[in-house]
Amino acid sequence: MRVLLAAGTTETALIDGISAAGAAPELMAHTPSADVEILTYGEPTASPVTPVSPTGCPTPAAVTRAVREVVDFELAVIDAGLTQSTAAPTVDLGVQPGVDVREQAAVPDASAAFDRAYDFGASLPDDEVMIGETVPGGTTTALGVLTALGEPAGVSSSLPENPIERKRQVVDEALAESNLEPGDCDGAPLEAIEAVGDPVQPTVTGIAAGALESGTDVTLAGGTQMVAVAALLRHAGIDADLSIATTSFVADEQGDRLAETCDRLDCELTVTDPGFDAGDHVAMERYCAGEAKEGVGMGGALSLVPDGRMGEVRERLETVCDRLGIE
Ligand code: AAM
Repeated sequence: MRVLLAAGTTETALIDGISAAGAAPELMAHTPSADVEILTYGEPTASPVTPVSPTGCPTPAAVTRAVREVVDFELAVIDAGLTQSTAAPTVDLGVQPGVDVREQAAVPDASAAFDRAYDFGASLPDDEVMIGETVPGGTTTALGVLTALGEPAGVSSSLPENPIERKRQVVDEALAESNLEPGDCDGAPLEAIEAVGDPVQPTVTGIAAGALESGTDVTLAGGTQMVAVAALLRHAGIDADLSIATTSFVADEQGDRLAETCDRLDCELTVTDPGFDAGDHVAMERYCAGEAKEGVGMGGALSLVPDGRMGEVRERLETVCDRLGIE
């Protein structure tokens, strides 16, 4: 199995109180660059920080890396608008960092990014791929495109208490700035992304569309941000089989809504529980307390773990956390 990880940024993450995908706002831009180093090398190499939430919950990259050390999947990282350099090898599709959704255009190059991502997806030699994401602020931009498309789905959060009212307020402002009402982008996914999305969305949607078109099976590895991608694909008229693989942390928070939304989007849903309640490491305790929940392909990676081997992943996670200095 090859995991494709789209890593990017949006200024939307800097809006007060919206994201915990970094210890402080000024560190948030480093999160995706460090995440891809952790997944590639096992620890940040050139990046100056290990991404943690303000309360010290380690990035889901640590979990995805722990799985990789157990099941050894292949990896390709796609630069989907990084602002900070990374020492991990990346595929360059020329995608630019995202602008605050409250500006007129959040992703001015959405259409070009989609086209290049489509060609990349169509050129993949694999029978099946998983696509993950890392983009702080990504659940707010997911709410943005879902609202613009007229999809009634909810979104999750890296924070234990989802600041959903704040996100709605931001999305309302963002739509108004683009002269859009909810539902105005029904059937126009690239317009939705351009107005109120983030650069990871045209990248993942494009790769998925190209891969599906050329006969590669696609699993979207993530939570509600991947629900937004599934909606974008359906609004693009793509009716191929599609599945989402996420964590029990997202599924527990979303309740019945998640399965209902996946049903409506004709998208298979796989939920994997890593059994962190059986561990006593602080990282696992934080995930059980509802922090972080998902990201960096975590839910998809966990779904690759064979029955009976999740204990090995938990042990590995402790080793990875030691390396990252999280005790
Ligand atoms: C990615 N890297 C992370 C992280 N994510 N490092 C620490 N914590 C996380 N949660 P929000 O919209 O609240 O910012 O949540 C989305 C982000 O959280 C994404 O970057 C996702 O990959 C995850």
